[in-house]
Amino acid sequence: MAEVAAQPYPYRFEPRSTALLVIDMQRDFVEPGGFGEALGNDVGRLSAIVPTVRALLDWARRHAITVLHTREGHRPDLADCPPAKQRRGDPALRIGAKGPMGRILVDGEPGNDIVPALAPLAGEPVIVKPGKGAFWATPLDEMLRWRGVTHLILAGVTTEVCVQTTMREANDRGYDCLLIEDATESYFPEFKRATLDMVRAQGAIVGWTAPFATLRASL
Ligand code: TIU
Repeated sequence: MAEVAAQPYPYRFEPRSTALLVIDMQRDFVEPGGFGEALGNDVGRLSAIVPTVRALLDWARRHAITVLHTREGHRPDLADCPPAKQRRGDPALRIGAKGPMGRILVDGEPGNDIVPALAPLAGEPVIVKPGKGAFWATPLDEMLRWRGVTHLILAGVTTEVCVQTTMREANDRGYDCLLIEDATESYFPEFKRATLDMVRAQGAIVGWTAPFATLRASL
């Protein structure tokens, strides 16, 4: 049993029943010309965590921890995109519109690819999800249960949107979740801070947080 000096109190996990879930480290959010920028955000903050997420991936692979990735992406016909989601924002830059990296937030387009430095290895499942949470309308829960996973280590973007939504979905499904503080980022630093504070408040009401170096020291 490994023990991480996490907040608000130590997080314990067995590597064989733990998965690393890397959320939405796709060009759509991290590079100019994708969905993140279409929403009016400065995407520069997000690329800064790529080296830490890479180190976290390498660590998990070295310790034979199950690794899964997600992408937020819709079918080319947008049949899985709720009209309410598609209507949001500038009409010229909506989901499905043509951007410099292909159609925005559409599965199979260059912008929907995970950034090259974090490319999934063969055998690492990639969940393509139509929502912010990775459990809604995906087979993620079944895939974790088939693998005997009870503990989730979370990383990716953005902290208060897809990462927090997924962490809350996982927590309600009975997973013990650890969010890696320097392997997640937001376009809004104050939202990241608030998310870290709120998930670990009230005795880890949603889960635990720790920096990557603290996790690495546990194994
Ligand atoms: N806009 C924003 O902060 N995030 C998203 O739309 N998706 C994810 O967080 N992946």
